[in-house]
Amino acid sequence: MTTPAASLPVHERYQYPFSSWPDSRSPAGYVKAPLTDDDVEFYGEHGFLVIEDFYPTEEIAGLNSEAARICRGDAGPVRGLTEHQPDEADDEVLRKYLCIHFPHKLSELMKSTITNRRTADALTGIIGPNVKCMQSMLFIKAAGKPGQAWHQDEFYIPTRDRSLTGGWIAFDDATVQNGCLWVIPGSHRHGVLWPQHQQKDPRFDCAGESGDFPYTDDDAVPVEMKAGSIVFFNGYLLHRSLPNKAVGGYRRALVNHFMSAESLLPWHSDESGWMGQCDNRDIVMVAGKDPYAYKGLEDRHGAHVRPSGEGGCGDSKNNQKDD
Ligand SMILES: O=C(O)CCC(=O)C(=O)O
Repeated sequence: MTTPAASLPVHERYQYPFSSWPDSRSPAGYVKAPLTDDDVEFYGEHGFLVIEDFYPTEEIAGLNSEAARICRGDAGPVRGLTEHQPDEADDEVLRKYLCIHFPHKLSELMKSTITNRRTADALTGIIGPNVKCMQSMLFIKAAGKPGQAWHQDEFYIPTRDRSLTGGWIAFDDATVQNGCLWVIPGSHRHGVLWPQHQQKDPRFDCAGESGDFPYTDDDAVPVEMKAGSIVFFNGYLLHRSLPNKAVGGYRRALVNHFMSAESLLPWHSDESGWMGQCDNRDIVMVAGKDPYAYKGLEDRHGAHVRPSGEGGCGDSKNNQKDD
């Protein structure tokens, strides 16, 4: 085996050019916790890694009940939520929403998916000893709801060391039929943020679409997952999801975004400040030490509904994926 990826600095782990995705396509990349050096190596090479059975069934059931409480507005204010009658069934309420941003601001249970030991152990293998989280998104994605066009998460949430890592937890079995994630393995290793353009494709919500990259849709692989599994993916990895085409039900998932605590976070910058010092301090520590603890923490973001495209997408400012 070559040098374990985890022992290299983040920027040296992902070098281009790289070997291609194995022909068999599946089930490479599906592992069990705790991660081995080979698993971390796989993540470095392909940009994603599924850990199966990460959450037991009863924990997922509790998280799904909490998702309904959030969508009803019972966990606290969510910008964009419509009024619900107390006798309205959870089903009716849930299917109104594609996604709620920042659920961890409302719910200790949602927040526990950021701070639990299993997550910290996996992320210290992938990112390094000091890890923080800045974002969460609760996708409900009922049957008929759209997906998200090709994008890279660092386009929206820039880190300074390319350490952004999504942790996407399946609350239902995620399948091709109900709109699972698709990824282009290895696409993170160019270290390039491809240009985005606005798109009006009815398969997708209002966010823009990355283009001009050297891949076609045929290079993508579906990441089908059992409920309770988690997929970690690199912030430069090209990924998308397609609409939920199942006849009923949901494709619920919680995505938390993590990064190395050493990097400043120039996200939603303070316009009065110098760019080089912009650092969003609305964070939750996950593992290790926060080198910027002396700055204190902020409470910048509030929970809000993500525009899904039904009823139009409005102006482009509102099409920002993350707050
Ligand atoms: O869950 C989805 O359908 C899309 C999630 C996604 O694109 C992301 O977390 O960046």
